[in-house]
Amino acid sequence: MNLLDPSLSEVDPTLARLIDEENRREHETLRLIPSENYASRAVMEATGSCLTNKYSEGYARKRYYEGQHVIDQVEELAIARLKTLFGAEHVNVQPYSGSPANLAVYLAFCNPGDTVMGLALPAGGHLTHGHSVSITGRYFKSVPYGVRRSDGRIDLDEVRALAKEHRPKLIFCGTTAYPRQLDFAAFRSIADEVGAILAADIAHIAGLVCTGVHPSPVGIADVVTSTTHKTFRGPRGGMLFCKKEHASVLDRAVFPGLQGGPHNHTTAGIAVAAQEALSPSFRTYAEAIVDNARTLGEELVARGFAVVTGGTDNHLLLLDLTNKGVTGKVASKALDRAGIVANYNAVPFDPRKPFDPSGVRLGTPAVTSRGMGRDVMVLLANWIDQVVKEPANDALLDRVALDVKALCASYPAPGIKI
Ligand code: DSN
Repeated sequence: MNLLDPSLSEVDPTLARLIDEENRREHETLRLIPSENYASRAVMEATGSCLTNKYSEGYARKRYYEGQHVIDQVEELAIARLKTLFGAEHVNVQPYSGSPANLAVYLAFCNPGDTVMGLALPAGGHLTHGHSVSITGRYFKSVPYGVRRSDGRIDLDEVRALAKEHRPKLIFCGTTAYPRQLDFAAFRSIADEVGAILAADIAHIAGLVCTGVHPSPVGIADVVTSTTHKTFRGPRGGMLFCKKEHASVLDRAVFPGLQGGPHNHTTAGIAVAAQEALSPSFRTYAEAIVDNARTLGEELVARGFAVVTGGTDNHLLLLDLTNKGVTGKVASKALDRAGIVANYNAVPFDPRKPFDPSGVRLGTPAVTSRGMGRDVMVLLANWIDQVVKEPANDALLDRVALDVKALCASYPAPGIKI
């Protein structure tokens, strides 16, 4: 058989079956992991195109390979749309994902051993903001800042005091498990006081930022990093925005500093996602994400859940389950069996270990992409409450899973064929 022509199910029925199974899972469950979403059919078509075949090290019109007539246009299209959407002076769409985008910032502005600051991972930051087990915590002197014990919010007084004491070269502001808006202007003034570069990582909130649903750091931070697949709803990838003055040092950090050829099929998917995000309906979508998260938070608070910071301004909620007498891991595994997919997560000042923490993180980008609204958030809060009360009740978990499946049948998952 010529392996290049037959379909996936003919060449590799095992893998084809696994993809079918994942399609079904994504259709029949309520996906509440805040960093996940449903890419559109159009984004997936672009990502699954012949652009995966092409090498194009370099940047548009300055490549190290021939045959770039189409690729240059694809990359320039993605960049032009993102400039319009985010109001950025310079855009780079080549980072393979958010972590490489962040590493490019370190490579561009720091030397090994320099002092850097970022939100501590257990307080809601990201591994690449200087966590000890990440290369960013091993090759740099990391000074993490945290949140206030009293209200779970970022303590800007602490950030300022630490910055003045340690004089970091680079300050990251950005989060993965923080439900409140970020005050980019306050970070800017702290960075200016100590002469630090300010990097804003908006991976989680890019779709909220480009629609004005969350304030933007573009034009405030020296550099903005992001993934492309969370609230932005593109393919899995990364992007960087910066002021013109930093363009060449950042471009050189991405290529040839960290990477070889860009993933052109991903660049194409990013261009499509940017086109989708430019439509007025994407703003409606972004507003609905936040409205759903707020509603879910209020409904959970009404059922006695301890929601970190008391609620949310964005797409996610962090529940501290200590008062429910159940760990985050037990709860998230029971929820998964019941068709509600979340992730266990440390809460600020968590006395438990990261692999078995006290919290669960919930987010609304994916369910909102299915068109679910406040009424579904009320149902969800009820199911979460029931499951957390009786995580070992198999009959209950099976019953909820059936109810979830029935509900999902009325809200087809975008981009997915089953
Ligand atoms: N940013 C992580 C998440 O929030 O799930 C993945 O790196």
